[in-house]
Formats: sequence, structure tokens, C-alpha cells
Amino acid sequence: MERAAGRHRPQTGDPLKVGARTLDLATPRIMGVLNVTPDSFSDGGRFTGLDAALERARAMVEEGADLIDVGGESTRPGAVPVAEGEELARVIPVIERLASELPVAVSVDTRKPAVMRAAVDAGATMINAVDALRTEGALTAAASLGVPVCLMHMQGEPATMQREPRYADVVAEVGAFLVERARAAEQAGVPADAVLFDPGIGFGKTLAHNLELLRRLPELARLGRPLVVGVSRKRLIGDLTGRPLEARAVGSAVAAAFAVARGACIVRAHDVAATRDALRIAMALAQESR
Ligand code: HH2
Repeated sequence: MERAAGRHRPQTGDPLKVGARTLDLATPRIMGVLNVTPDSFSDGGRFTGLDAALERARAMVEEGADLIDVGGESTRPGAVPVAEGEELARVIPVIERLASELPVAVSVDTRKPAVMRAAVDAGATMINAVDALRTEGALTAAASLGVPVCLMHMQGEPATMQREPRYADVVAEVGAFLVERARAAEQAGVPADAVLFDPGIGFGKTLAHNLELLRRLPELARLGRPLVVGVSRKRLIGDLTGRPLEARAVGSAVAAAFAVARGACIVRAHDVAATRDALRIAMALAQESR
């Protein structure tokens, strides 16, 4: 893919080391979503078998995914927390298999320190910390594992987060939260250059909050850490297009391209082929406008 040239793209320093691999974030990257849960909002129950999970991951890599994010606990609005043993049983065999068979890095989407440890032991080389390492023991676990960590903003808990979320200034508050969590991670021993930020689109946010975060993404990019953004198939796409979950690929890809043009380095996507095409167009246009 063409090198980035958009005026909003941040200088994020060195390429990201993910295990033995290196991700040059000057080119936008796609994180393919693989939920091995019965209840994820868009792909729940579809990839819970080992072979189905592997097949799905392979297809996403073929379509252009640069890493695969494995999740064993849904964080959709209203989701019920999953016990540690259950989450381990869901994700560890899948991560083991993907890490040994895929040509790309594998990340683990979790809040639990025990899952982080077992996942890295099984071959994961990145932690997608959807509560920004606020679970007890998670900061220490992340520091000891020595892999990059994505710190995501969430207001409240999945079970209740969409009940009237409020902010005085959503961008300022999300930014301050991420900076505070990065400081906590650094104090625990996570190297500053191993931290990525994610505004957590849809996590305790109204449509207006989500749109404002996406429009003002350059302000978050200026915080100096690579930005991860997940819009894929989310409610905002449904609200804006009127489309059901299975018909949100185009809307999601357009939103991902917009996020990249505004400074996102990694986009989290279910529909990888559509997203890859959209990013290619967005980056080619960004280069034109230099
Ligand atoms: N969104 C979801 C889950 N994990 N991680 C990051 N870093 N950013 C996101 O926006 C994000 C995330 C929710 O989407 P999905 O995984 O498809 O659904 P569920 O939580 O129901 O499994």
C-alpha cells in the first residue's frame, strides 16, 4: 500500500515491534476481528470452533489483515462479563493455533491479566486492553509481558455504558483519560513506545460523541501515540445508514478510511477486503493533496 502522506497523519516514531514482526505504521494497518464468543454483536457464535476460527483468520489475512485480534468476551452494550476459566478456554487454543500457522501477529482482546499472560504464552504478541489495564493486576501483567498494549477508552461498563453517557468535552476527556492510563502503564513498567491509544468508539458514547471523536481525531493523534480505531459494523454505522449488521461493510469501510485520513494508524475491521480497498483510496487521495 502507498505510504501515508495525509496532513493529519502523526509522527509516531519508530515502527511498532510486535514479537518478531515489525509494523511500519506510516502505512495504515488493518486489525481483523475474530470473536470466539457466543454473543459478540456481529459475529458471535460463528467462529467458536477451532477450524472455523482458523479458516476465518486465514481469509482475513488473505484479504489484507495485518494482524488478527482474538476476543473471548463480548463488550457490546449490555454484555454480561465472562468468567476467567471460560474466557481462557475460548481464546487460548485459538491463539496457539493462529500464532503458529498465520503469517501475521495475533493480539488478544481482553481485560483480564490471567488471559493476557496465557495469551502471550500461547503466542500472542500484542494486548488489546479494552479497559485500558484498569482490572486489578493488569498493569503488572502487561509490564511483565513486554508486548505492545492498546489502551482503549470506555465510559462505564459494557452492561450499562449506553445509559445516557455524558461528557462536557468528549475529545478532551477521552484524551486526558488515555494520557493518564499511559502514565500508569509507564509507571508499572510498560515502555512508552509500546503504548497505542484507542478512543473506544461506541463504548459509553452517543452517536454525537462518536462523530465528534472521529472528526477531531487529529487532536488525539497529537497525543503522540499511534491511534487504533474500531468502527466496524457498530451502531453508529447502523444509525447513519439504516442498515442491519450484515450490510454495514460499506459504511464501516468509509468510516475507517475517514479515520485513517484523520490520523488513525490501525483500524479494527470485520470486513477486511472492503476496508483495505477504502484505505487504499483514502491514502492515494491523501498523497495527491500534499
Ligand atoms: N470494539 C469492540 C471490541 N474490542 N477493541 C478496540 N481496541 N477498539 C474497539 O473499538 C473495539 C475493541 C467491539 O466490537 P466487536 O469485537 O465486534 O464486538 P464484541 O465486543 O461484541 O465482541
